[in-house]
Amino acid sequence: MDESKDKMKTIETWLKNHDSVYQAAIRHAFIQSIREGTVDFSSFKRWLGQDYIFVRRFVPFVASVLQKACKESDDESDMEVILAGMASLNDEIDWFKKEAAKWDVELPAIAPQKTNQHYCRFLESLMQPDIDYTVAITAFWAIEAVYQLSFAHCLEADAKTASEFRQACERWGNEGFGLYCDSLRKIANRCLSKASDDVLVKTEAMLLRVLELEVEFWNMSEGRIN
Ligand code: HMH
Repeated sequence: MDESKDKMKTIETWLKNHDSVYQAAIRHAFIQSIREGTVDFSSFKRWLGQDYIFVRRFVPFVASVLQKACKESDDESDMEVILAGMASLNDEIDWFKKEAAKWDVELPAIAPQKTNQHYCRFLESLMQPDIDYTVAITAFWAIEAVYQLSFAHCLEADAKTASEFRQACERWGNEGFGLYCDSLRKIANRCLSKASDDVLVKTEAMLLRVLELEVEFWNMSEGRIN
């Protein structure tokens, strides 16, 4: 394989090298319990309320990625992929409100837990103007991909996911969302193939932090940490 092709696979190489935290994020006990049909309702409701807050704070982060794409990207189709992501977040917010009503979760009354606050603060740090587009778009891909891979796992043929959780799983586990995540990964790999060593180091560190924060978010949802 020539070097240019090899460099288009930076993300795949990193995931292989950090497989244990990657697996911890995409095959977490919370997700396994949805897949096994043993998840408890209080955990699901906690996840629902906290993720609604997370998603609302994720929107300005995605807006900052969009802005960076418009200024820094050498491929104008990046903007369309990110814009489609924003449209899907618009639907997500709507879905959270309807889902919360079904579970008697009162969204306006919920305060972000400590773990969620940490994650949201990290998102804010990635919105700063000195953060490279490569770092930001790779973070965007990683955050979306963890949910896509986690929830798609709950929809596999041998999954025992209960009917009341299927809608949530389909939201992130559907094929279209998978293709959208693939598009984000390709953009990130393209940026990484042209990045300086300094940006590569920063992006890899950010990716590890996202994976850790995703694991902590699942831990919080299960009620193991605040
Ligand atoms: C914590 N990570 C978390 N929440 C989400 N909704 C996503 C990723 C994907 O959008």
